[in-house]
Amino acid sequence: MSAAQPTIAVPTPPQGYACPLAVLNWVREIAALAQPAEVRWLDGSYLEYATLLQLAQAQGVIQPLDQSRWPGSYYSRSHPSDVARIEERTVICTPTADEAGPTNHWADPAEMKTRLMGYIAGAFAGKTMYVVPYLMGPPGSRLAKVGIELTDSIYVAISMRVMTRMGRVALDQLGSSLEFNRGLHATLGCDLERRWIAHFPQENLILSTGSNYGGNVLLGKKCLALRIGSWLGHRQGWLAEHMLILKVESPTGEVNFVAAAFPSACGKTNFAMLIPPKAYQGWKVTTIGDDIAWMRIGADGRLYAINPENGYFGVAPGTSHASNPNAMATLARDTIFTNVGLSADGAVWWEGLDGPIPENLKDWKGNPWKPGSPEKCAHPNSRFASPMINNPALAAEVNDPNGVPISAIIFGGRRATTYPLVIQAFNWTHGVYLGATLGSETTAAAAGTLGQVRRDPMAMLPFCGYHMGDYLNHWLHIGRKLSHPPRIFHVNWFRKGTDGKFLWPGFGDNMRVLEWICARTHGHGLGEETPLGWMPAEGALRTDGLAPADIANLAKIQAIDKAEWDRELELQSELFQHLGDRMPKPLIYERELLKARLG
Ligand code: OXD
Ligand code: MN
Repeated sequence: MSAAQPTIAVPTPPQGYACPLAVLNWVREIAALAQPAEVRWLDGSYLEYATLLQLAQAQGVIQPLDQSRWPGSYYSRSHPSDVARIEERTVICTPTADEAGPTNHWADPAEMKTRLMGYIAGAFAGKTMYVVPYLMGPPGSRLAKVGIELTDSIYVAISMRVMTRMGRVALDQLGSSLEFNRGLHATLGCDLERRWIAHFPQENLILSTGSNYGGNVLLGKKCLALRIGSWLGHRQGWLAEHMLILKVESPTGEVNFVAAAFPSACGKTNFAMLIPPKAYQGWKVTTIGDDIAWMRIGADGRLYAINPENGYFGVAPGTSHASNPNAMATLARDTIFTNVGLSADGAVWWEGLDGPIPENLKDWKGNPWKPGSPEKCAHPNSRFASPMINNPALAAEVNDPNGVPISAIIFGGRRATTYPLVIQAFNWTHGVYLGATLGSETTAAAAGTLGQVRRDPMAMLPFCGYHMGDYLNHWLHIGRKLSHPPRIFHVNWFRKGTDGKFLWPGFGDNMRVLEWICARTHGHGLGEETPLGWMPAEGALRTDGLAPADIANLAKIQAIDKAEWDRELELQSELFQHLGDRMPKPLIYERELLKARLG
């Protein structure tokens, strides 16, 4: 890269920071290239955060909400073209296209680096370059990873403080180690033409240009924790997964930690913060994480998980006191809202929020909005970024450096047909097959044909940083090393009846399925063997307090329709063909076994 000198003196980190020379050199190198007016190291302190919020306000990047109702919370609007992850511009830059595999967009690493570094040359002129050291995972954890993100965006700087353990804690963890992720983000006026999210796994490097949307620019989240993380996990023998982690405690004191993968927009945050229904007196569900799990094999042969994040970056529309009271309590303060509706008196609003609709609303684009307007007030992908410490149902183990022992892994998709409410895999390989063939129907909000099934192995399609076939093989390999593997399940909250209505009430009532899952991991909980796997035996799912219509639907929701399964097996073969000879043989065999069991 450039041997140029920065036009300004690059400060060393604030006093007291220990910082390997490699970090300092990376900062100097990029300062020399991007030529900012100022370089500012962030220490992660509250005082610093308060100063940054003031500065962001003065720059018009955020505006305060009514502090009497939304204490510590701010509003921001993104560029209207920059509202979501951009999969076609998200590239894996491995030396060969084969390493990235057929499910990723690949770009030549040298060409991509030259192109993006070209964009970044001089791009920070007149601006501040923030140096954001951040830690993914609890301090002191063997699984935690350090990243250094350099950015010209104050929005990124403040959001990283919410979403990660940011500042000094990261450099303390790094010590003299040279294993850190280098991340560079340049806003470039949110220029669509120059928008790229480029991952260089072999160099532990991420370059993000032309966007300011969270999933593209908060580099610790999807970029490091999943795409680079999955690649590191493959090399180092652990798993980086798109999974929530929750803790279930029964009235008798039985504890289970459960990890669950669902494709985006299938209610992961709601499930992670589930409140059991009234009939479940004495049961408690608490949250470890709502989006990402890093899991390693413990010395006792169990799988241990941490949540690498420190905050929630949740989808606002649909979040309400009815659907997710814990999320509402979490976002009630200290939150940065992006692209929701805003009222003249400083309140936020989105579709699905309960309570009166505020007067004098502006929509996410800043246009006046009234109920009944044809446009949505909040963008369907509008977000809240809230510190996880605000969650009233935060599990006590969330900062445990050892992680929590996972006893069940759940895969789930949005399927109007075919899949029953819950299946337990016969064994690990069968469970990996259930995860590998995970599919979800596209929703009205997404482009494409409504109801079309998108195959999304382990809910990792947009997030696996290497060849999907090798990734599935890695799962099989991990299973072989676990003497006490978690049990694996598949759930479907979204099956519909012939009238097009959901057959299952979902939300808090998902506790009934969770109870059965936990019981199965402890060897009780009656199951019935079916061609698909184990399903709850008659009476094994608790129904007290469930509406009579929902009870009546149970047989329909657990039904196995042969014609639907014939079609499903056909659809699955598309994925198998796509992965070609890298599709692990044991999974091909599982499909044959399923075919045979279905007759
Ligand atoms: C997310 C996603 O933002 O999965 O978590 O898209
Ligand atoms: Mn996600």
